Amino acid sequence: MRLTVAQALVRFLAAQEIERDGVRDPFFAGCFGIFGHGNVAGLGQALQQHRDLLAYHPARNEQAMVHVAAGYARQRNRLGTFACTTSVGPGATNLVTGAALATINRLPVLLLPGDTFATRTPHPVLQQLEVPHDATVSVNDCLRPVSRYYERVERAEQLVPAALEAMRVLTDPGETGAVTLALPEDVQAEAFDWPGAFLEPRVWTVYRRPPAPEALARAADLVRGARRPLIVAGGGVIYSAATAALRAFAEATGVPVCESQAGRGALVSDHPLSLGAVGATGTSAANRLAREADVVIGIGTRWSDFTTASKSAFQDPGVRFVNINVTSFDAAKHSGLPLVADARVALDALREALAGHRAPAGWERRAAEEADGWAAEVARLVAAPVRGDADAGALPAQAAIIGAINDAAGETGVVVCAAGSAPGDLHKLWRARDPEGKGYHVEYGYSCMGYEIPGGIGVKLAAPEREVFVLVGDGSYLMLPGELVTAVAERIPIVIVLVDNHGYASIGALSRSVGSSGFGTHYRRGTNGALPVDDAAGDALAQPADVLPVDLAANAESLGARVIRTRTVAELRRALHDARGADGPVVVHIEADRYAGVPGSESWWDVPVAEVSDDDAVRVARAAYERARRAQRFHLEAP
Ligand SMILES: Cc1ncc(C[n+]2csc(CCOP(=O)(O)OP(=O)(O)O)c2C)c(N)n1
Ligand SMILES: [Mg+2]
Repeated sequence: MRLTVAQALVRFLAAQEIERDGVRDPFFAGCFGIFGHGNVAGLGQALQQHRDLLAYHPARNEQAMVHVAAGYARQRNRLGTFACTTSVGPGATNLVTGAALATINRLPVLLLPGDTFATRTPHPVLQQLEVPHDATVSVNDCLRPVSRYYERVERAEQLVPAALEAMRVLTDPGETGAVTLALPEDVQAEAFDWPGAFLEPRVWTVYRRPPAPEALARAADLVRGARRPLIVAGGGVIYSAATAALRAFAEATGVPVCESQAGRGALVSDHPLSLGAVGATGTSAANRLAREADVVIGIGTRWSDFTTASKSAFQDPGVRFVNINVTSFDAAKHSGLPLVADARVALDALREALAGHRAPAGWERRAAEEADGWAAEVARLVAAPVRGDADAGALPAQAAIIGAINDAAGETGVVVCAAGSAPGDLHKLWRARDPEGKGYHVEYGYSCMGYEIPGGIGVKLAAPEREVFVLVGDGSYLMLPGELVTAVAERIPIVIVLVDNHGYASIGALSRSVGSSGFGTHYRRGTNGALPVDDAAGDALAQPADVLPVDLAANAESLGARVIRTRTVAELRRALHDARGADGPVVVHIEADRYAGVPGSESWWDVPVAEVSDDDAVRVARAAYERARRAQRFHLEAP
């Protein structure tokens, strides 16, 4: 059939399906895009011609549309995504941050940036990077390191192998991430006689890989010999739909479970074996047991520094790791015993291999006591509307805001967040209630300011039956508020809680912890955001003159969102209730106390402090840093 490259690509994308456990769905829910000269006549024309095959959604920022695709993919357990089309030049390079986020979080997104002419005839074209010594370079090469597969389609027939490779990578749970097919603007519009089979429906089946029998037997031996076994559940548990298998494993063996950011909610919070978050933003319950664990079963985790408290979380000198993961890259970490396998199959197989075995009763009891203690601590923290030492009229504390959202979300709502102080607070405080682990969506692989609103749109598109609560700080809001307009245009009813504390509270606290008194983290006039040192204790916000005359609620309103302004946690609770049933985005604005942080729980994060300084505060912080670093481990011992 004679079609242009762009027309063939659109038809190909619309014909791809994905299947797992006998359930089959279209892989692409549609295509987001922004047109320019690099795609308007190619993909633009093709999407218009085939709009009945693949839905097109205009976005407002290219980075944001990748976030929408990533949010969608995560909520769908990687069994679906969107394609994203851009022009050449700035439209294409705006994809880079979104691509990095998707690749780091192992989420499938298909990027289709336009590219300069394959013929080179009119070069240099508008927005073209000229590299005098290499005519094959274009700005799209920025996308290579952040893509799991990259191809520039310079001839029509090259699309056939490129499109198939793209699908292989997107649908492989161990390989997936951003896939980039750069499409020169002339090639997009060229016609070719396509083999019929290229355009016919094609099903990509995600098979569940079993662990190697020898590795399974060794893992079972190791767990049987453990006196203090612990599970660290990562995102892979949820993506594999293995939460029921995890629960069955924990109940059969008595092994307690703690969770990374991506794995948060893998086991519901009220389960007696659920210790919640582990690591730098972990609970005291999880961190205490992690410190003593002798066998740690990591399931679907990348072992990021937040999860391992920068390799200080596991202090037992003989600690050994078993890593269940779909990729050998992660399974090999911490010198672990690698079970390269699907999480659900591996958990079921390991449970059977351990039949009749149970962790020592004292350890299980300890876990239950710690879990209870932490639940009480959460209840205490979320119940205090203002900071402990603040007066009753003070601004609300973020913990209480999280408690209100948690209650509004119930069992089926989803909280979406990415950067600032909220991810750490959510990791600790959120009570996970959805048995499939789909109620907690904190993007913490890239922790990208600006992900929140577009990510929330993606979640809502993937799960229209769930209520979606986006928690976004003022700083993150300002990075990418524009996709509110997309939510308005597409009538996407998400609730956005905009927590305004007039600056970067999280980095302010981090700055103070390294001796730098919050330098550059306030939005203030005249001081370049630097705080006078004597303000660092915390009352700077008491002077309204210091706050910039910026009204983010009015900003959201001007973009077409419904806005509810709240002052207290009680008003916030009412607003979350009133926001229900809207036919577009609702922004609930609340000012918060930037100094009312959730206390740390016996953990650490490696952020290097200046080794020499004139400043006493820095020298004190450096001494503390050197002490803390002594707890870091290499984890070199193989099981
Ligand atoms: C794109 C991007 N730039 C910078 C950072 C580093 N960073 C992490 S949190 C943060 C401040 C976030 O401010 P806000 O959204 O207001 O949240 P708050 O810290 O006040 O809770 C910054 C600058 C980041 N994560 N992402
Ligand atoms: Mg802020």
